Amino acid sequence: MTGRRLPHDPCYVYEPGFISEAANAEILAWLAPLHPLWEMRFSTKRPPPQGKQQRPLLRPVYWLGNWQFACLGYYEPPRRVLGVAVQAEPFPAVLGKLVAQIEQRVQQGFPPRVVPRRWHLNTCLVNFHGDRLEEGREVDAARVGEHRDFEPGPVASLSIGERARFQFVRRGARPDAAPVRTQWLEDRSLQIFGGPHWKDDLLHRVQRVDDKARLDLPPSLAGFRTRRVNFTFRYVPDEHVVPYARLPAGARDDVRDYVAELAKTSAFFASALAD
Ligand SMILES: O=C(O)CCC(=O)C(=O)O
Repeated sequence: MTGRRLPHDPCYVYEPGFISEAANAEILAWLAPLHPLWEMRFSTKRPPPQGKQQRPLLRPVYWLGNWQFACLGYYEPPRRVLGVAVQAEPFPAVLGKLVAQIEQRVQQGFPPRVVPRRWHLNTCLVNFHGDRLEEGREVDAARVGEHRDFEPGPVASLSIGERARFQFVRRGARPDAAPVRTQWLEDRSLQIFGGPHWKDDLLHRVQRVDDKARLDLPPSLAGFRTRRVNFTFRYVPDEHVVPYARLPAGARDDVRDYVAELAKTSAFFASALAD
């Protein structure tokens, strides 16, 4: 840390300690019985797209509100909006309360031009960052490559566990170009960013995650030790969120095994599968 004060930017918030100790304990208790999925990048029912190699995602994930399965392609308006955001479990109460505070902060503090009409945080990607256990060795998988979040409007992220070195880089910049902003995302922190500068001109990435306390966060996962959990909240227009039963037949085939896996421990997905 340089101690240098950054100029105020109405489209960016970083707040350490946003999640209270009590809320943090509730989140950890909610995580304990969760069964995240370790998805494959492409459909397992047909060959991967030309020139692409089938592979598992780097980390297990869970989605709330709606699930964007990697094999269906992520929500990306205007070219991919239908049949990719599949209705999923609602936010648990503890996250719902934090989301209400975040939405209020955005509505009051962000310029109206960067907050779409009807914007509300109805989607959450839960990322588990840690080490894969391979033949008795730990392989660090706690990073996220450069990308954009295409969902419209501000996105908010809550972090728990070890701190992560989060960076914004200019689109199309050379790999060795200096990042536009580096922000350590600490335990119990909130980050929000919106508007064309942060969401369109820049890409973001998680360069690395500390491993100082040898954390082993819940849930306990076979072959994986989690040291950081990140919740990224986004907005998918409600009319683009479809129940599993209303996916096109091909997409339903692609994700049926995942939904069946989720249905083993989730009443929500058991009922979605039965419809
Ligand atoms: O883990 C994080 O802090 C960031 C995750 C992320 O970039 C994303 O979910 O789009």
